[in-house]
Amino acid sequence: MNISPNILLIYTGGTIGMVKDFKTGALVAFDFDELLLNIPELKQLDCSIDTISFEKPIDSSDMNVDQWTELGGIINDAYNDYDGFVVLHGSDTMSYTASAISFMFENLAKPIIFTGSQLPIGDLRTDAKENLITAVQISALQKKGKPVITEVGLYFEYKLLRANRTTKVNAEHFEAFQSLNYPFLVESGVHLKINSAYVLPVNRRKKLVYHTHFNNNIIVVKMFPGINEHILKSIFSLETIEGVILETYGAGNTTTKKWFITMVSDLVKKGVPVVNVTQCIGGSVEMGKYDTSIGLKKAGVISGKDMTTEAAVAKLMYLLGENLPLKVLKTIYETSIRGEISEN
Ligand code: ASN
Repeated sequence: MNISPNILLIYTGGTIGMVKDFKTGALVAFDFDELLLNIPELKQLDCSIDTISFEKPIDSSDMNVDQWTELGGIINDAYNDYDGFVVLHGSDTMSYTASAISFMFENLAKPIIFTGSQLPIGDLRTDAKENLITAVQISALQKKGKPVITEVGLYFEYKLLRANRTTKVNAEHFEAFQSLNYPFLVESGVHLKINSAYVLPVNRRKKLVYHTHFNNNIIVVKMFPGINEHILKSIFSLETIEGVILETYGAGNTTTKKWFITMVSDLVKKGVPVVNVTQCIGGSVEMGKYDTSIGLKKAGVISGKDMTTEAAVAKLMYLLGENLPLKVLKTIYETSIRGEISEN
């Protein structure tokens, strides 16, 4: 007997479930039941779907670590009762939340698929229906009774991407996300084409480990020509800062000005991890390739390699939450733990 998979659909908010507030003209989140009424096709799918909603659905620009842990808690509590999870989420910060969720669940053996839309589900030209229906289908894919996707994915506009490799690159195209450093996991056409060689392998003998602590005492500094010494100095001297991410140029380059390198080096000496990720949406940091990154390498800056800024933020908050000595944090940070870095 073939038992159809059980999927839990979690609604956090986002454009997918929004309607226009006629007083302000702005899009605001509405009730989950109304969202489901707009999509009766879900009943035709070959899986059973339960639903749960954030008490107050939000625009994803209002997401923070408390909501990451609320979402993680919903999935963790329901983990043994479902074969897969679909998370409806606003697209603006979807890559951050999905990256965070990927770090929360170690030894994940089931799919957690994030999706959303650029147009509300009630809109005539909406992209929400295809995104939601296919995300559910992908989460229900099974081979020999086991889920095909065993990682956190992000489905948008015909592609399933590894979530912690994604970046939102377009505010209006339906193809809003890209993953330049890692191939797609599934492509949706007439058939669902699975890129099996790229799906994260799973060791089913290892038990799920659920991590809950994120330390958000961090800052992301995007480098730009003319960056001001005094402004940076006052930010970096804040006692509350426990981690810094430098978004650098190209392959991890910054100004070579002495004041800058000294400032970074002093932070590292104080025990504050400083991470180097590139502003480019593709390619990797390679400290030492140019003269303009040698100073950072010598100062003990951590290489974010080809990680996205979104994954870098979530990983730094996660590892800081684990209270590791700086050396250990650096080693783990520079190692791929959820497929977020390309191994050479
Ligand atoms: N502002 C919305 C959100 O992130 C954008 C969207 O979902 N397309 O919640």
